[in-house]
Amino acid sequence: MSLGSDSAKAERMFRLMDGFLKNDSISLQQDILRHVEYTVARSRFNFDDFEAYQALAHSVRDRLIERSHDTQLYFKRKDPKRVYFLSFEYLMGRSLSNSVINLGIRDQYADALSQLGFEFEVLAEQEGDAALGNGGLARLSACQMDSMATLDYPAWGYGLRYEYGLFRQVILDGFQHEQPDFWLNFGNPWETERVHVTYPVKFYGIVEEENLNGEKCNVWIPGEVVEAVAYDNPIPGYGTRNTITLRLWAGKPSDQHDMEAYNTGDYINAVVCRQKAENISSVLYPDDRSFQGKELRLKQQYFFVSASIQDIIRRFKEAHSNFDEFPEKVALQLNDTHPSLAIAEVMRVLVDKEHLAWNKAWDIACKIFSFTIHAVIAEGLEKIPVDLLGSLLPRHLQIIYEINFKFVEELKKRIGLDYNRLSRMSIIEEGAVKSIRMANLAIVCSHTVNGVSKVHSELLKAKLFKDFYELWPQKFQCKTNGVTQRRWIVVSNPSLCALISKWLGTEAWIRDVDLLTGLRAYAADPDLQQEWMMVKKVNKMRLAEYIEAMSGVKVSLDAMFDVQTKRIHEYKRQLLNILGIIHRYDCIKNMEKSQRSKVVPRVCIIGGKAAPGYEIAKKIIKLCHAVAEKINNDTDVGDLLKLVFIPDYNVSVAELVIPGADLSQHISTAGHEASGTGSMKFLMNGCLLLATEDGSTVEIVEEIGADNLFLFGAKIHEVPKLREEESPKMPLQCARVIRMVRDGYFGFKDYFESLCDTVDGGKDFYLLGSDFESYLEAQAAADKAFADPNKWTQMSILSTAGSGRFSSDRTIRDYAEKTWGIEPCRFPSDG
Ligand code: T68
Repeated sequence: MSLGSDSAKAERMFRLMDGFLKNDSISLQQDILRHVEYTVARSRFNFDDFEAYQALAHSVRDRLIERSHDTQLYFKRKDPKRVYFLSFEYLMGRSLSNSVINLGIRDQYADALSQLGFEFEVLAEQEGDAALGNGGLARLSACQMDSMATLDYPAWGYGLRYEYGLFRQVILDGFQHEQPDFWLNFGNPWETERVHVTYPVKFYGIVEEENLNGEKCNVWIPGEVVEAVAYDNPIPGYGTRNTITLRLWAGKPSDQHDMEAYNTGDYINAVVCRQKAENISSVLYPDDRSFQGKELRLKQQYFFVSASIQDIIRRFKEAHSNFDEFPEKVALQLNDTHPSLAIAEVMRVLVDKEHLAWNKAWDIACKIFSFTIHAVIAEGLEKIPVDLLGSLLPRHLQIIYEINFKFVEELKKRIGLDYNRLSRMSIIEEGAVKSIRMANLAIVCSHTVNGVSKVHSELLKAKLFKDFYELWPQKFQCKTNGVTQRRWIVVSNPSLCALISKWLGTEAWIRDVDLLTGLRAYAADPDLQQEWMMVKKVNKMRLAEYIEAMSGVKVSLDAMFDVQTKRIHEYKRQLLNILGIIHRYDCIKNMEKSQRSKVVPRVCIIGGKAAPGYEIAKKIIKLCHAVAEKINNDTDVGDLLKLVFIPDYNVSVAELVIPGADLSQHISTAGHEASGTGSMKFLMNGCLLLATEDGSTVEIVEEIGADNLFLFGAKIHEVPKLREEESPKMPLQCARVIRMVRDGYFGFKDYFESLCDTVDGGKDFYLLGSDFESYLEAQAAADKAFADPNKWTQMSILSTAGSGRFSSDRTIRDYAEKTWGIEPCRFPSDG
């Protein structure tokens, strides 16, 4: 119902609910208690911290809903071009602190809660993480949603509401075990189920040719129907009333389907089928790199794409009847290849349902899609076996063949009969398993293909998509990733946030992050340095308490906290880090006692999950624990060296770890990390980087200068040559530490054999041996710098000061202006 449609009714509505929710302390207390009593259904005289958190979350959600309604009504009125961000994964983490900070009512809530006898921080700890994603790609989507809301862009996020998010990592005897993350166990106070926003999604069946008004057309007669139901999650902007929506789809049984079953009298089967429908969105695939060609994964992809496209077209049709206007009103962003079935789906809807001519439909599709790729190597690109696609989505397979046919015909005209090139560029890969190359499909249809850092974008042009770049150079662009300073400074590091605002004399940097460069002027100021050190100390204290609680290891606050937290991968080289730690340990052991006072004490912190089927990554985790066991119990070494593994690394753990880090490692073999975004979060928090010249690090160097971080290792262009060398370089120190592992110095001799083979087994694909000496040199340089606290602090301030370029605000503005063609649409704050 629209309020303007019936003025008497509208007036009555206003009288009944006069004005908006109020944010003074008494109103907030009343709201919280009301939710304790009526939503959580506990007595207001007797409720615990978790129940208080739930009531608090509901009261915040009320405010979010209010703003979200305003925003949507305003968008509807203005009808701007909207961007629809299609991502298969989002790592949102916790919502409470972020929401109240973005709403600008954090202090009011803290005050209201203290009046009720609760502490805001304690309640915030009650919230579990929403972990509907694997790693960098998924957290990037979350950061970008925050920026889209803050910058007032008319945007929607679409994704899947997995019932089981990324597995929980449990460490037993140093081995990783996976446990399901049933994050909805205690309910999710942030989402709203939209029972009326549902769409049928169809699978299987056959395609028949029919005659429609004298024209032949293809009709898909599906064999299974599942209903997609929308769950809306509000995303509030900071410093604006705009609150956009992340709409996640869940599977539910379709009435259509049940009817058939009941008609045949198969009641039991009907109930079992209901269960099957819910399975579609039940679990997130825990692999952050490889494709597996599994039917459920493909079903998930189509389910997500089909529901989203139906929703987008419904919204468009509410205000428009002519599809010529579609590209003026709609931009569709494909976050990696995972949602690229959307291309075939849009074509199917336009041609089969809206009865547009193929060429017209294709013209429209080519104007609305843009594509961002997060992979570096060809093996990481998604391929779907033709047989699988043909059985699950027969009409889509036909459409993809048609797209490919027309594309290859066009290509022949442009490049002639160069069959090698034609076959490389074809959307269909012929081979043992005939497959659809999803990246090729996405490139052919998208008007823009973005890389996620400068070097990544260049690699795409020179290697991965060279043929396409030569054909369509204008399509290829770069949008260097960024992270949101709201989450990564304001929420996670409140003391640093206050300090920055004090010295800049403004909080404006929270929306206008370039202002951080203003800190450069004070980097050498002893007063700022003193305060800066204090902030770091307090954050280290918090982290030290967490480490002790998690691992029982007591660490010294005087030591350098050296952190490497990210997914465990051979190319990210956690193994290089561990071998370096063994080397450090070995040096301390072999040192004259009198020399030990010169050693800069270190606490080495490693954290991250290994994909469940990734054996070598799991061995790296075990090695880390085995080495830690030895070092941490060696009284000879004491506080000079500690090694701790932080289990179950996720967004909320990151919020604790990153502000407490002195040094962080981003040490992928050059040419393997598309961008890397962890480094940006550490940088914002004044943590110094020890890094290879890979991904976005190259741009970080441009921004803060090579003097303010510790670079090492082979450069991207050197890597192929080093790999070709007959006998890979293996410096003595590296050979020695590997020998220690092989000889069982840390136990589990046989188990670690295959892990050691990856380095000294004749291949050393990730060049640990080759980079080892230069890695040790960079580590020595870090030690030296840390021994001079003022120098170190100055570098730290300059790191934060230079981090503005790595805000997702910059990335999103770039996308909006150069790729999506959308403009801000800000709800007027005076109503
Ligand atoms: C990461 N990719 C890149 N992929 O590795 C990282 N893949 O360099 C970059 O900074 C980040 O994306 C953001 O651009 C991923 O995280 C996945 O998680 C993934 C998940 C499923 C399938 C394939």
